[in-house]
Amino acid sequence: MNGTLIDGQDRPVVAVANRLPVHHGDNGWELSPGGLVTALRPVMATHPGAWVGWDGGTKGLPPTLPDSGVRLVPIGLSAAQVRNYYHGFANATLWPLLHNAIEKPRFEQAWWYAYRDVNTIFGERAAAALDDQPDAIAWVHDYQLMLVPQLIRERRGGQPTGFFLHVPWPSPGIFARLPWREQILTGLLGADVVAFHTDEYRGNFLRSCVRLLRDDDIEVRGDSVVLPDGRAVTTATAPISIDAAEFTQHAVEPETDNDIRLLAEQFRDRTLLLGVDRLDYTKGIIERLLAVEMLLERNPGLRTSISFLQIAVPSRDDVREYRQLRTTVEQHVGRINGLYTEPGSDVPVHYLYRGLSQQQLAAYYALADALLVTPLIDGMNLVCKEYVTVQNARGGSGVLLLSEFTGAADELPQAVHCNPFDVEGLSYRIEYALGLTADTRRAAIAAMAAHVRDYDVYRWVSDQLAEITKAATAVSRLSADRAASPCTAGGGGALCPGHWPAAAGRPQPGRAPGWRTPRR
Ligand code: ADQ
Repeated sequence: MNGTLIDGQDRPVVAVANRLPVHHGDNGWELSPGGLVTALRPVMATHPGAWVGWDGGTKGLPPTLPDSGVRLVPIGLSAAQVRNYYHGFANATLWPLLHNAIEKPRFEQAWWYAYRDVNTIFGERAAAALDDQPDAIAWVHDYQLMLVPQLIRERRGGQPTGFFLHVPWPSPGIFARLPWREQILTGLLGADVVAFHTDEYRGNFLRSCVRLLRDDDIEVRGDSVVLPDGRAVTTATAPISIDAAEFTQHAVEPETDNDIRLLAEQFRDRTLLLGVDRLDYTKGIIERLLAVEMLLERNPGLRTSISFLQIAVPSRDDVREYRQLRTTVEQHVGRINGLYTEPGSDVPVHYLYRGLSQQQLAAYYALADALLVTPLIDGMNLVCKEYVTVQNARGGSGVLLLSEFTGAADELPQAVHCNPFDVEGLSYRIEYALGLTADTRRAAIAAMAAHVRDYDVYRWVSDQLAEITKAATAVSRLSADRAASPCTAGGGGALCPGHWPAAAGRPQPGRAPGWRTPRR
């Protein structure tokens, strides 16, 4: 392993993420939509290496990402693994748990076993891909793969490895409900850097380590977790962003102008309120619809002068809660239109249940007078960053309503912040936002767009890769120092891998020295 590089700019990246970012579309193999893919696409363009991920059951995948040299490393999963690891443990246990348990997480032993087994497969395939590219940085993503950092470390000691969590980390009290909590923490601490969107999530993680690994002789020192073998795991706050230049470009393309013309005709004489989300119960879509309903109830004049359009990408419809959500959303849309459509007038609520291209989304962003981003909890939320970028590129005076429970709220103080749990309050916040002057709104959009441009996804990537390389270099220096002056096991003050500190009186009977591997 090359321990002398101090930044990660020239090194290839082996990304390890649940899904490979391709699907077969109208024009052959295409990149898939979604927050993670949106974020990682530019990484792979600037740091070509490999992408290890589940093939989603698709056969005949291309050997590389479309239009790039990035090698695809597909992992096939059985139907039972998909059911138990993906729909079960990832999406019905971890997803709700990490989102503050706003839906009750389900705990099933069989799902945990599948999660552990599938993580082992990912760890092995990632290690093999890294064997082929020994200079690469391993970058593991998200809650589906939290055991993988430690599995990579066991197979390739000294491998620079980063982990990024795209969702929130809840308070220690909520995380502590997970029956397999120590194993998850141990898996993550195999990385050199564990990174989060906000200081709050990072603090929650550090406090979870203190609370749940107290008996394992770990110590939290500042932002780092120091393990019994002396290795320090750095934690970082790294708010993810978008490719702002690309969205700026979409905003002014001739195709977008054309789409805007058609949409402007469709929503003629109406103020357009927009929602754009994956159809997920964390996104606050129901609360948003109820707030719009209250707005229409309170202001009969608005029934013919505003339109609310919800665009929802189908998501996880193999999980019960997501199917129920779709039905509930559709019932609300039908009920509101049934109540508040005026004779001879268009319906006040429009609903699209489909994925759109970025360019098509840009046209909606450009036309919308307000974007309602109202998650009950959201790790970051990229949609609001896309909106302010497109609005600004077209000199727009749209207004962003942004839930205070998104990671993005920390970064975008100029938005009209709202509490989506307070539905009536939300309906008044919408009224307030629509009443702001065009100048005020334009200035807010410009300030937010400038922030998104300055802290775009490329900066996020390069900062993260530099951080991982720096942390891994510090660890390899520590190992080299120890090799030069070996500790006296059991007697010396210094720690070295495999030896417990004398003060801690380890090892104990029945317990292996050194940092534990995830329990099976
Ligand atoms: P997501 O929960 O998927 O991501 P988000 O950050 O909003 O949420 O990203 C959604 C992405 O999908 C956006 O880029 C958006 O343009 C795209 N999208 C939305 N609706 C679409 C549609 N109808 N058609 C096509 N594309 C659509 C997770 C976390 C977030 C975190 C991201 C990145 O839940 O909190 O911001 O990862 O870390």
